[in-house]
Amino acid sequence: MTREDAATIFERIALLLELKGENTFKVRAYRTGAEIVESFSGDIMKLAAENQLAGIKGLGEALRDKLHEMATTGKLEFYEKLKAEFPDTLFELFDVPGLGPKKVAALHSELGVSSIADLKRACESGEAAKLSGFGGKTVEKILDGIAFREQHASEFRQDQVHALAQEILEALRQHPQVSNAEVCGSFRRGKETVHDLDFLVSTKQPEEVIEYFVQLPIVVDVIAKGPTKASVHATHGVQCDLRAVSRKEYPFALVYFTGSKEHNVVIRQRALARGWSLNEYAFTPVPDHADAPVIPPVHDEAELYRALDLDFIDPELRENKGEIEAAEHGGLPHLIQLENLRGVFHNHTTASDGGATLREMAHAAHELGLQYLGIADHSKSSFQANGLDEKRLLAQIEEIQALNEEMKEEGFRIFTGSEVDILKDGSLDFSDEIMVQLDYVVASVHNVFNLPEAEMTKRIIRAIENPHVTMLGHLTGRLLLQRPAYNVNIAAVIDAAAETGTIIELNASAWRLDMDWRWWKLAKEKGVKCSINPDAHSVHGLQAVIYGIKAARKGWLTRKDVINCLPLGQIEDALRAKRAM
Ligand code: DGT
Ligand code: CA
Ligand code: CA
Ligand code: ZN
Repeated sequence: MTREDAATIFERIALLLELKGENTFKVRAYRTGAEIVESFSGDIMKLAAENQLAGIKGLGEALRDKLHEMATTGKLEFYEKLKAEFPDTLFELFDVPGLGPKKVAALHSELGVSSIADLKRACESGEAAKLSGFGGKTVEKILDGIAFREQHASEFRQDQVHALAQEILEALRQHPQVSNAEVCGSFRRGKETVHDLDFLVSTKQPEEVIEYFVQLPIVVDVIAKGPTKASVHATHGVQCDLRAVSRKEYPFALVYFTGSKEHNVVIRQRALARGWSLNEYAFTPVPDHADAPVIPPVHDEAELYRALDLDFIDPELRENKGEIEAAEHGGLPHLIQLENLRGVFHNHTTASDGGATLREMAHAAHELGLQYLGIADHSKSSFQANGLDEKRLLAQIEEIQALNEEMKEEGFRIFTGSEVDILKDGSLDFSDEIMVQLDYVVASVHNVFNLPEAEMTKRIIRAIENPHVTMLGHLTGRLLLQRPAYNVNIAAVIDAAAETGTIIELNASAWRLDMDWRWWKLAKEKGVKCSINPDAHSVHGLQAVIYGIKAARKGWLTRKDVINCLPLGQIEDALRAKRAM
């Protein structure tokens, strides 16, 4: 069980206790527990398994015991029993945007709403609008949320499948009869959301490996099973497919199942043009094709592409968006890698809505091998996120300077910054006099999402015309699988960023991955720089850069395009460049 699973269980216990009307003190203990589990620096599940949790602030004995049980058995008896008191479908309600625990409780106790279907009925009949705290607007928002959810049913974000994919891959690689194993499909291509996980192995004993796969402990039920393939549901309902092929077929199957379909179609046509047909197993000569060249041996993916006179194409690029043309003439980019990152901007601390202190965040970033950390807590208008006013911001600058003195010897630096709200009219939440005192500023939209496109575009462009706005945060405001992007003309914002020398953030949170990868190639061509920002609200949150790197690779970005690949000593100038223009 991962720490995310454990945190989710604590979070749900809190919700269920709330629904039962248990005392708020108990409810709060679980909610705090969830936060601690999520943001603890260090392997909390390992410590829990070894009974080493004593002394962690906010984690009482009852919760420590429960963590121990989860870490050692993968289950929690208390939760299973509590859950059994409610219908299963109740949990669907927690995923509907705009529905907090209070509203769920009211709907459940007063209208007997226990599922999304019930909820939809109660909203459409007008009953829900009569409950206290539910206006017509709330109901409308809930209905929009349900529609959006239905549209994205059976999709998963990276954070929901990443650990699972690694775990299954490890298990497959450990099998003595498996010579190669990979996760293919949209996951390997680094898509922001995936429908399922597609595993591929090469083996001489397919039936034995298939049998092993369907019996893995994370398998919840088996959908289908044959001699060379199987489909199962794993934890959280994620469908996982496995294909077993021979060593010889493996490179062909790897390309085929990695996709995308669109990429595969073009590759297959290219093979046909030289008289070879291509499928998931091999190249085979097309009968009666005059002067078809001899089929060369293919041992790996690179040789398969080489046989078609193409450079190796990284999986993230396989979307038929120009990669095949580029691979014909050595025009593919040398994609950025996680190891290239030297620091991270846009991180929150306990000063606003983060779970870790400035010191904890700085030490964690240093531990990760980074040279610098940019702090960007919320500004005063984001009062719901405990945004800082001028006074608190200036105090934080001093606190950072003091910590920088301490950490200087280790060659580590914290940059002072702020995630400044872009107000409705495009003005900023802090004055120039305040912003000039910061090393950098991230400007973001956090409210009034429903403007017409032209107005929203003007608002954002006005904000980034300010010379103190170093970078633009989460450009479209989308929350994957939960909230669509607001209306904004992205191409126009990219043009304005190029003109004003504003960096655009690639927000690496698995919920956002915003600006979307589909726009980065254009941004890069216009000369706009990227900053891969974890938007970390905890020590653990810094890890989100792995999702950001995937998205950046998908957007054709190299280390040269991403400013936080610059080392200390060079990054300072990059942050100052716009103000100096
Ligand atoms: P997903 O699962 O919707 O997130 O996206 P994919 O790309 O993983 O799609 P999936 O799981 O249906 O299939 C995995 C790969 O297998 C896909 O990327 C390409 C290949 N594939 C599947 N069906 C076809 C097909 O009908 N034609 C071709 N050329 N390739 C296919
Ligand atoms: Ca797939
Ligand atoms: Ca599939
Ligand atoms: Zn933000």
